[in-house]
Amino acid sequence: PVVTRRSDYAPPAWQVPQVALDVALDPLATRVRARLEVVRSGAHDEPLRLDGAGQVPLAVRVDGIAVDDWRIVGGQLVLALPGEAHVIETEVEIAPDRNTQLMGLYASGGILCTQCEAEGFRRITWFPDRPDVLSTYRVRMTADKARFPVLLANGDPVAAGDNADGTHWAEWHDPYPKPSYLFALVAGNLAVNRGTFTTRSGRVVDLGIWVRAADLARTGHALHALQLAMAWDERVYGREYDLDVFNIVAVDDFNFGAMENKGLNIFNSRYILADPDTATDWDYDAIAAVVAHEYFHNWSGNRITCRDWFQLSLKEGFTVYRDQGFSADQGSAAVKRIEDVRGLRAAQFPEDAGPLAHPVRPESYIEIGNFYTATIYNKGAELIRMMATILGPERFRAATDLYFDRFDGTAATCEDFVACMEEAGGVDLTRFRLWYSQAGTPRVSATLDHQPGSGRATLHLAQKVPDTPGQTHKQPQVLPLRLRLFGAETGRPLGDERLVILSDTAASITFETVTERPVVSLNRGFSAPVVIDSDRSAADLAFLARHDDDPFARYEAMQQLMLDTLVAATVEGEADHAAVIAAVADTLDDPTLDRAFVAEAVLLPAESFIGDQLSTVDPEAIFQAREALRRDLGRALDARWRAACDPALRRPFAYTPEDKGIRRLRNVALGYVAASGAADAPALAYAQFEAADNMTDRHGALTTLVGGRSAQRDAALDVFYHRYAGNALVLDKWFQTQALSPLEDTPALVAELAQHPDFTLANPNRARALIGAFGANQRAFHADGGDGYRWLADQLLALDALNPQTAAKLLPPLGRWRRFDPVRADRMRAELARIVATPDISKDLFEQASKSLE
Ligand code: B3K
Ligand code: ZN
Repeated sequence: PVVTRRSDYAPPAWQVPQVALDVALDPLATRVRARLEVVRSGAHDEPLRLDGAGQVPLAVRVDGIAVDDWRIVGGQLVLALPGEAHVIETEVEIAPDRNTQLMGLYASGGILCTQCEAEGFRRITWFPDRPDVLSTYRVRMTADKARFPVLLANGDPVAAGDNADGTHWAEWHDPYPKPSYLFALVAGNLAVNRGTFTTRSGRVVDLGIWVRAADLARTGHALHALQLAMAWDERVYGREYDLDVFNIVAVDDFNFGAMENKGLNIFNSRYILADPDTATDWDYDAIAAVVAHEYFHNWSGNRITCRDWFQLSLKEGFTVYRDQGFSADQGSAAVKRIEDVRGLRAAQFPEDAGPLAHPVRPESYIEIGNFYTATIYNKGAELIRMMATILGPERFRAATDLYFDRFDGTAATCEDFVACMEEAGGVDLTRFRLWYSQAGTPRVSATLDHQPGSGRATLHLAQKVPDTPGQTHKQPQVLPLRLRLFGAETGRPLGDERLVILSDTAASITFETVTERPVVSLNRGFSAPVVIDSDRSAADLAFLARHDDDPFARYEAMQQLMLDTLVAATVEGEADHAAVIAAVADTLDDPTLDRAFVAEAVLLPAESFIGDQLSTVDPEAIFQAREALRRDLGRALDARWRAACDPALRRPFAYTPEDKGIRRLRNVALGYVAASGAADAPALAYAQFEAADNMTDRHGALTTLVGGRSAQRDAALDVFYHRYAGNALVLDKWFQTQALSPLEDTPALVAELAQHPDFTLANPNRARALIGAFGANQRAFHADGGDGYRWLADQLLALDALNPQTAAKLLPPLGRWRRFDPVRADRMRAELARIVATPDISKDLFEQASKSLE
């Protein structure tokens, strides 16, 4: 397979300032006529090279004259051109109905739609399909009016009309030059929820959320989130919307969450549709976050795009940082930070520690689709956050203003962004740039030295960046660490919070006015995305869990206490649970804490995160250790859990931060009641399942029931299935909840569910709900015998034949073999080897599997 390298970047030989597309839409035979105005860029005699995939050119014209002296070389149409500027016309025929990859133009539930990022436009027409070729697009669509009454494309509508043969047409024009990956069109029988937004300079923008008529009632939350996001970006980043219309279309078959096409976002319907009966609070929050994320791309991604795909984090890391800020401002910033760090540890840390580790700005790829990773997105967002911390809010805003101003209308690089941070921030980020080039999660060790009576304490810090595939002997990175000391006797802070920038291998920091034994609160707010090894005792952690004034650090102290206990229990077979129980009781009893925070703080670390702390993962021992602690917590604090899930606390559904917190704690509490082994737990859960007026409580009860054995479990699964039979998004939850069950028979149940009439590999949400959830279920996936590995590999191979991108995304659980005992490791490798040896697999799956074997 061909490897693309960052060091090989060369600017495009030809630019395409104008594109006109004429698309005659038909599910089985769509005609695409493209007219490109091409201009030679610089002095050279290179031919024009156009990318194409899966279509043959039916006609090629240069300046109006048909030519046949073109060649196809390495998938590109190569055409020698004599002059400086020409008009190139091509014609192709494509079949959206047969497009199972969901890249390019495809059909989803009778709607024709496009997905072009990263390299889908070449499946629609011949074009220099790279992000540094910016063009203005004029698009004319023709389609059967009865089947496709709505025709949408990027930019503003220009004209529309009917033809005599039952077809109709529409023309759209996007005045903003854009790369081909931001092109979009949609044709379908769609209903719209319309709204408006008036920008701060008085432009009235028409907003539309387009869905199937039956889904219209579930679009209000997304529309409202869009309006909030538009106002937020004006207020916080000074960014205003720039077209007269902004449309969002929801489709059921989509390879990822959503896509930021200029003026025409296309969404996976799971990130648009919500009502209390079908969407959980998690869904509501995710919808608002993704709507905001795609909207924010209008500036961080569209107005300023990426020069090449190695710069992907330029738009993705920054835009994730922006959407995190938006979500933090909608409710509890502390809870949002906890959720984001939990996600980083669940997805990015393992990636950074495994065979697919790569820098935030990668050096090479086989298939760019494999690089839409937690590292590019979430670690990339942490890099922006660290720069914001180093600069402080005012200078960070000045730096983003400079960036937006200087690079508007261009295709930029990560380096351009950092240079703006330096210039407007007045700081030197030379060494900070290592974060972009070195993979791996830095480890920091911290020891606090205090001589009683001296009034002084010294914190010794040391860092190490671990080796990752292809990278050894790394340099120390720049780590902004927020820290503060607290007095162990009084519980009071000893001095202010300090921002320490650790940029060497080791450093010592001295604190004065230390009048009593100090306890250090480290990496507050998770100011650097690192692993901390500290010598803090269980008593110190319990102390911080009670007294720290940084909510994240408070949560973190509790997590560390739980983690230390669980690691000890896993290794030694048992551990003293008293300290954890006392800390959880204190947290539950603290009336000053909001319930959402309490719910997060009392949750035990995930099984996979416990595994990440061990040299060899023992899935069964981890599960048993965690269950034992859950049982003891459940028993010891029974009255408190029952109070938190008391039916008397229920009130009519409202999507407010306070009510969300109450529901979150209720469902965590219900889980603990069940974990205690109380005989009435299934009845309690079933009662909640039946009485719930919202999906959060219904699904929370279902999850608890599915985690145990009872008559109520089977009844609830049955009722749930029939109640939501027509709703694909809720059926996904039905599959997913079972695939995540901790019970022993989950592997067999999952294999059975793959045969269920409602299971299909053709829909990515459904495939992820079963296969993705199973891969994330540590106990079930790694159950003795290796059946889970074989089943996953079989599913991946079957899915790869339809949809390589989605198949490749589900492979990483198999790649973690180095973390397991030799028996498991050999079995996992055997499955990877079987995948690599299968003829005709996609380069997507090949890259993931072959790199995982190395
Ligand atoms: N930019 C798209 C992701 C495209 C993924 C292509 N494999 C959505 C987003 O990050 O906003
Ligand atoms: Zn994005």
